[in-house]
Amino acid sequence: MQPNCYLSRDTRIEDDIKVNRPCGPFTDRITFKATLVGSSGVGKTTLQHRICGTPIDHMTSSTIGAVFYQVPLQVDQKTLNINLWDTGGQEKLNIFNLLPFYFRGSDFIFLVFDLFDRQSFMDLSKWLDNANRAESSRRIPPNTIVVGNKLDLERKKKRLVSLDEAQSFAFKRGFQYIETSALENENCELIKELVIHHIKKTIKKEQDDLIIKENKEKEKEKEKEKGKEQNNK
Ligand SMILES: Nc1nc2c(ncn2[C@@H]2O[C@H](COP(=O)(O)OP(=O)(O)O)[C@@H](O)[C@H]2O)c(=O)[nH]1
Ligand SMILES: [Mg+2]
Repeated sequence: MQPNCYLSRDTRIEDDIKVNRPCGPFTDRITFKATLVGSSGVGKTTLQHRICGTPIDHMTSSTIGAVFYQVPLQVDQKTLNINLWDTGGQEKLNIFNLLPFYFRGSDFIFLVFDLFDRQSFMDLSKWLDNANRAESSRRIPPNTIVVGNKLDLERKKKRLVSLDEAQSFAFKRGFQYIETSALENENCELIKELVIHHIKKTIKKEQDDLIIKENKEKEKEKEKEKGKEQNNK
């Protein structure tokens, strides 16, 4: 599978209007945007390939530029597309001018850290600050999932971020938390399941809200009619 889009380090933020920037209600949407962020080396690119089902040995992790792959997801007989963005190694060179580009319009943010690299866990707050700064006025905040990666290494050495600590970071902020091994393809499918679950839940809520709104309007109409009838008496 070829990446759908390629951006150089010189890409200007204005260019992001060229890319589908979905936002707003989920009900009628077929395209969603998801972004993988985290410190260099935590496994974002490997995870992206796992989620997309692209071969790991085709990775271009040293390439500087943003890449998204389109992941088709089956949700209630409908095929939805998730545009899954990876920072393409820019964080390695401290090139952060494109960060707002990734975050803006993201329906999902995957905050990835390495369970065996404490600094990558400490860095999560920094990534989060960047995400909040990029879209502080957003009506629907993105669904954020914290991903502790490289779980397979637990068989060889002691992890440096405990499950409790990572869960507490995530849950305190209303995020979900999962642990994966991108290398051994463990729990990577779960990421897709969480995305599908969130889409379904959001659509259900939008539809429920719509019914409540319609019922309120009907009530108002009824009240108006009643008022008119009483005036005519
Ligand atoms: N042991 C282990 N290594 C991983 C895992 N995920 C990625 N790696 C390795 O970590 C290094 C950095 O991975 P990469 O996906 O390029 O990280 P990125 O800089 O965050 O995109 C590579 O050598 C990967 O093979 C994992 O789950 N377990
Ligand atoms: Mg990478």
